[in-house]
Amino acid sequence: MSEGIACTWMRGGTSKGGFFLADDLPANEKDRDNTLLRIMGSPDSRQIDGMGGGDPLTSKVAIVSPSTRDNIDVDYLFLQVFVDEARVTDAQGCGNMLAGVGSFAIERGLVKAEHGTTGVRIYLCNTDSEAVATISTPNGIVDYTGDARIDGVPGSSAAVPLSFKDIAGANCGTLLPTGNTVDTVDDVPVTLIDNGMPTVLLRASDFGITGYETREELDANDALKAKLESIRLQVGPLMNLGDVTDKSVPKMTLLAPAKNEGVIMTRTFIPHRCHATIGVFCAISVATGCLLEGSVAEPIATPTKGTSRVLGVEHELGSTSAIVELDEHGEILSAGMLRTARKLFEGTVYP
Ligand code: NQM
Repeated sequence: MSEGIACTWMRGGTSKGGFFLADDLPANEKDRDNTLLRIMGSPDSRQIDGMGGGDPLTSKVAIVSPSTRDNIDVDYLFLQVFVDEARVTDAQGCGNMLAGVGSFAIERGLVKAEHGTTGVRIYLCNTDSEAVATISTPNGIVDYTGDARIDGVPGSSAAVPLSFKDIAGANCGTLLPTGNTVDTVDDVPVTLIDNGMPTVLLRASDFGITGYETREELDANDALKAKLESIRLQVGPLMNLGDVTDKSVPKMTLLAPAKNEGVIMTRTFIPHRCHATIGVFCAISVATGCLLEGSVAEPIATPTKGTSRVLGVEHELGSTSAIVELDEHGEILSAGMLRTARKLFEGTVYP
């Protein structure tokens, strides 16, 4: 048997994956990625020989290390391990896995907990930006239990409020990488936006669908997926992402009018399979798009007022509330979201 590696398996938001201390993984990137592919059981659509769940949302890795940066506690590198391809990418961040980083850092001795709650300052290595995760720590010990609920996760857990700094343009250089609120690709109007996640906003009706289809229906729609991929490959360079053939970005979000209390309904391809809900940074990017005059989202979004806005971004399993704070000129000041996380397993994994 190969030598084992210490790890924690956690649900972070609506995703799940392995959390590692950087020192416990090979320092060489190629060796590290091969190790993670073995741990997850990729490439294999069922990931039967590994820990992954056969879904991009359960094939995720967080690598955490003490930070040497000013006013930062820990550095967090997110890696997406592809399910059916032997590929690992750092081309995107993940706000869902981020929800587990604070408690992992405390429990592994990287951050000292306060009594009550502990604010963990996290550097997001993928996007060179910062977040603060507030962790419930009564008596100086992480408590995962609580009454916060997020759609897409059964039951309740302790709330993990996340707040972000400088995420506009974190991947593409600027919020609107082409400088336009609308571009046209393959005769389809698109809004190319990055408020933490490179996201392509598209109206579902432009593809002859309603936007209320199930994840399974959309995943089975090969004609739709081919159209989305054609657009994705063309907008990659326009979004300063280069050739995105092998990348997990940009995300492709189909929009329709909200069905409930939210501002808009979404179905997001990440990018080749439909998300069960929506990612954290992706939801913030969509919410921001709803506030931009002239975007493809704006005419179908429920109007919102005020400078500190909680925008319900609807998806198949409910809604994700993105908080976007603007100044009086409409410039983005900050963004945030409430998540929950839960430790599932701690031990040794064998690559
Ligand atoms: O957008 C899935 C997830 C994500 C990413 C994906 C995420 C985010 O739900 O911040 O959380 O879009 O690949 O974990």
